[in-house]
Amino acid sequence: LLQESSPEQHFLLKDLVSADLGQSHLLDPFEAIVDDDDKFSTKLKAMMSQLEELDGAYPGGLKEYVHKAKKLLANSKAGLNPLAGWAPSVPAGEKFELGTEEYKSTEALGMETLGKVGFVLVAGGLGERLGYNGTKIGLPIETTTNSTYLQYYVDYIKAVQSKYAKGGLLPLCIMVSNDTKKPTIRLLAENNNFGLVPEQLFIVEQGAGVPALSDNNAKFATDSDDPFTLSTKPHGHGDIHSLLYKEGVISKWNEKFDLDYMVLFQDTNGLAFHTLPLMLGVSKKNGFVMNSLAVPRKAKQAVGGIAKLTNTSSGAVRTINVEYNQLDPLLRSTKKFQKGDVNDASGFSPFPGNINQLVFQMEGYSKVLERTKGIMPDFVNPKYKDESKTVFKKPTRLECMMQDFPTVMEGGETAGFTQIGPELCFSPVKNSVPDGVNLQAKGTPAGTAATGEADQYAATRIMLRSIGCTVEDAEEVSFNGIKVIPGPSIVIKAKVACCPGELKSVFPSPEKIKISSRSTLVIGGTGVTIESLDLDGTLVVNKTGKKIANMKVKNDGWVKVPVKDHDDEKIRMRGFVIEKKGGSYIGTDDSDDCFTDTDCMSGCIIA
Ligand code: GDU
Repeated sequence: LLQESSPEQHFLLKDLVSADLGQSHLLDPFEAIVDDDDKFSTKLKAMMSQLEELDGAYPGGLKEYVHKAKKLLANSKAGLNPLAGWAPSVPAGEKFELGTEEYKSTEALGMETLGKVGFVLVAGGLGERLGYNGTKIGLPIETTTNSTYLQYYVDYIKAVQSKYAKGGLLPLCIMVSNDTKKPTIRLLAENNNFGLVPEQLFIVEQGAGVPALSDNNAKFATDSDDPFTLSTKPHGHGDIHSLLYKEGVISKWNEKFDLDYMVLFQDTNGLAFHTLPLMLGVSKKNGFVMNSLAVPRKAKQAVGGIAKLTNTSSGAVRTINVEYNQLDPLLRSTKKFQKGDVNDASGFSPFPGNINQLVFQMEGYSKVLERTKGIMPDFVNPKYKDESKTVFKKPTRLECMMQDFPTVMEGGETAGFTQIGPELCFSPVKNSVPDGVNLQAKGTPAGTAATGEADQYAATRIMLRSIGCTVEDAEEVSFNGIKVIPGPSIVIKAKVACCPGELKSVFPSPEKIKISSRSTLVIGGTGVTIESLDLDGTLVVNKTGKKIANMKVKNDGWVKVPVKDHDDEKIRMRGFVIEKKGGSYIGTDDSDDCFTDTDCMSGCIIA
């Protein structure tokens, strides 16, 4: 066997098949092809180079991976609390309500540094729960304008850059994995990087991932249809920190851009940025190196709980996310929270829900990164077949999480959180329709395509009401069993207004704005002002600088029609299509005014 390999591969394989690492089963399938020299040689070379790649991708190599995995799997089987020695308590942090003076002043403080933010999108996840095979950032964020998630994020970055960065560029780094690299690069190429220039776009790759593990002895699993190929999985979003370090992204950013903060955000949260200035204001006021966006958390909801942990021997204190699968055992191990992960009298868990939107102060973050190389602790979360905890439902793997950054922070480097209602900042698209139906039945947010889209519109309605506009709500409807308030559908592009604090300049007399429950309003033209409007139907305003006053619009509007089966998976997963029955359109960025009724449909382009 070993004649086929380089000396490095030779030693790696020798190590792996040893009794200590226990991977000799990987060679079993070769017995069946021992007489076929060509096949034997090709398959062996392929496996060797895969092992070598995996060895290089994991800090400390595969030996370290197996040792850690065996230990963590044994702890998990024994039901040991991974946070033993740390006592949880409810953390202090800043909690806000939209429209209050405190909100406005903190947001205004944050807006002062909005032009000095770098953006990091973690988009290496498989989307297993959603059951979608393409890249999630290529899904529509809403189907009124059909913008994709990536387009939306980039539009926001470009808007903030042109309004606040004083001619400077704001960088975007996207973390991809083996699974998402190709489609992400294709999406960017097909859309000319959505207008970003190459100097501001950075792609880092999680690489080969880590071997999937089929049992408590950390036995590497192979692909079900190919026993010569190891089955691998992404190592978790925590890889972002070591990649930002290893690929030199942070040092380049410090050198080439004028940045005070950096925001890490996930692939499908359509409300990701409404509260960014608010978070920046909180970080600034408190001198936080790390600031997590949080929402009131329903017990057992699949979002981690932010807790204050005090080390019972050293007295060290950390404000940190405790992941949803670890929170219940941690709480049960204490006297005070012995009922585990349950709601308190407020109807919510006492621990704020981490939604993994993280703001880091650049200087503090860079220091921690230099010291630690950004390596996060690993954890394992096997799903067992039964109580004996000896057989897994499917192979598991070691993972790490980006929100574990406080584990490598030291005294004086503080972490905190900013809490606001989820209606303004959190509605991810993670779940398939059947799972979403079950979650809604339990009173938990569905996290499906239909709710993600509905929540987009809802957030904008809430922001408009907060400044004094009159906006009705539609009646609840159900698409494939997922209950949503479908409208009115309001989309205000980031270049028009990128946070609640900017809305007043678009609607200077909000008391003169009325939008009916069946309406659709799209504002895509920079510098549009709407002085007074009575809308009952659809209005699209894409004309740059357009000033609207005394406008009354009534037409048949755009209607969401339920669909059961559809060829397009993106439509199937949301369960409706938008039928454009009638609408009024005011120009595009490069055409003249056009304001007529439904006849205008074919002549007007919606940007
Ligand atoms: N991701 C990667 N690489 C990976 C795994 C995930 O880039 O190896 C990315 C995903 O693409 C996504 C983000 O990381 O953008 C989060 O992944 P998941 O959506 O699978 O995360 P979970 O739902 O398991 O949980 C995370 C946090 C929770 C909570 C929750 C809220 O760990 O505490 O904040 O998101 O959405």
